[in-house]
Amino acid sequence: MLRSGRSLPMWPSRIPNEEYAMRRTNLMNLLKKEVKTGEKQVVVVMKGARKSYIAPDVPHAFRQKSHFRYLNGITTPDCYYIMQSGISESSKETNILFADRRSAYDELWEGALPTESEWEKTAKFTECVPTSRILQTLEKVCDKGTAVFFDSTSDDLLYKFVQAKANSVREINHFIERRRVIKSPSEMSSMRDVCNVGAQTMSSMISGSRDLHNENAICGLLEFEGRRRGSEMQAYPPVIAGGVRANTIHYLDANNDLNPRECVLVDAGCDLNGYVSDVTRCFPISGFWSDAQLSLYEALLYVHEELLTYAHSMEKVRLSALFRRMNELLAASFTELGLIRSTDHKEMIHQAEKLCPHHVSHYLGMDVHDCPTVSRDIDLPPNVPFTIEPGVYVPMDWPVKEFRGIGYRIEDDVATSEAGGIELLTAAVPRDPIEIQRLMGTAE
Ligand SMILES: [Mn+2]
Repeated sequence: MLRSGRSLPMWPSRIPNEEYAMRRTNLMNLLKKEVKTGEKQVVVVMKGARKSYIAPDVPHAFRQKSHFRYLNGITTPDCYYIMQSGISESSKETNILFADRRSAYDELWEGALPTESEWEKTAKFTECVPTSRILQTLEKVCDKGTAVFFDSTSDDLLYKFVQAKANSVREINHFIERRRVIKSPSEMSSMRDVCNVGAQTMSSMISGSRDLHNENAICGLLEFEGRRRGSEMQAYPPVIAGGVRANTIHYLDANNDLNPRECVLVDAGCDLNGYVSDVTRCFPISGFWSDAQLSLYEALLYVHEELLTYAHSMEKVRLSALFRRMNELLAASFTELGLIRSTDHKEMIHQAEKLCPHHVSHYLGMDVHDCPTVSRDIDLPPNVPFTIEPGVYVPMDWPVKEFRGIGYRIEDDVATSEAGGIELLTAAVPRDPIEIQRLMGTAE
C-alpha cells in the first residue's frame, strides 16, 4: 500500500518519469519555431478534465484529458498546468501546476490525493499553487511579447483573458497530436499491454456468451473480463448489437433481447494507464452460423485478411490508401458472393460504399480516435498504432434478400513496425469462424 492508502496497480505505468520532461521539451521546440515576429516567449496553458456529476453527489467516471496527461502525467481532476519558455534554444522551461489540496473533511469522503512530491515526479513543476490563482499568475506570465498556445475548446473565460494579455493565442491541439501520433518505445509497450488485455477480454467474453438472452449480459461479461485483467474501465461505451441493430454503427443501448438465430456485433476496448484498445468481433449467439451468416462473414473476413497483408506489404503505410483498398476489396468480395449485382466497376465501388459507410482506420493511442487532427493521408513512420476495421451493414431493403439485416465489422489493432510493415497487437482474439465456434464450445 502507498502512503495515501491506494494499493499498487496490477499494471504499473510503462512511462518513465523522464519521458514527460522529454515530451514537454519536444513540444516546446516545435512551438518555438511557430512564434511571430516580436514574440520573445512561449506560454502553454493546459486545463485538465473536470470532475463532473450525473446527479447530486454521483460523479461520472473520471478520465484525465489525454493531452494533459501526456505532458505531465497528472491524473487528478480539476488541475491546470502552465509551461513557459523563452524562444532561444537554450531557454529553460518553467512549469506551474495548479491544483487544490483536499480538506480533512473531503479526504474522509474521497480519500487522499497524491502528495505534492508524487505529482512532482512526472510534472516537474517549479511551483504548485492553488487553482484560484490561475488568472493572477497568467497576468504575471503573459505580456505583449508572448505567444500563448491554448486548448481553446476547454475554457472560454480563460481564453478571453489570455487573448487580452498576450500577443497571440493559438490552438495547441494539432501541435501535441503531431507528437502524440508517433509512440515512444515505452508507449509501444503500453499499447501492446492494453491491446493484449483487450483481445483476451474479447476472447473470454465470446467463450461465455453462448445462448445469452440479452445484450446487457454481454456488457457485464466485458466489464468482468476486462477488469479482472486490470483494465481500469472500458475505453468507450461498448457497441453490443444483436441482429439488425448492428446496422446502427454507434448503437449504444446494449439492453435489447438477443434472438438465438441472430449474430451479435461487439465493439469494445480496455483502458490501461491512459492507453486504449479497440476491437470488434461478430458471432452467432447460438454458436452456430446459418449459411447466409457464414458466407457473408467469410466474404468480410477475406477483405480483412487481405487488408492486413496489404498493410504489411506497403513500403509506407498510408491510411487513405488502405481505405481505397478496402472499397476495392469489398466490391470484389461482395460481387463474388452475390451481394452486389453489378458489372460496372464504378457502380460496384458505389455499392460497397453504401454497404460500409465508414473509414477503414483511425489512429489509436491514449484516445480511441487518437489524434483526430492528424491527416489520414500521410506516409506513416514506425510506431504509429491504428485500427483496421472493414464492415458490412446490409439494409432491410437491400435487393438481395438473404443477407438483409446482417451487420458485421471485424476490427483489429496494429502498429507500423521498425522492421517495416505492421505488427498485429490484438492477435489474442481469433477471427476465423470455426475458431470462434471453438471458443463457444460448438466446434471441435
Ligand atoms: Mn475503431
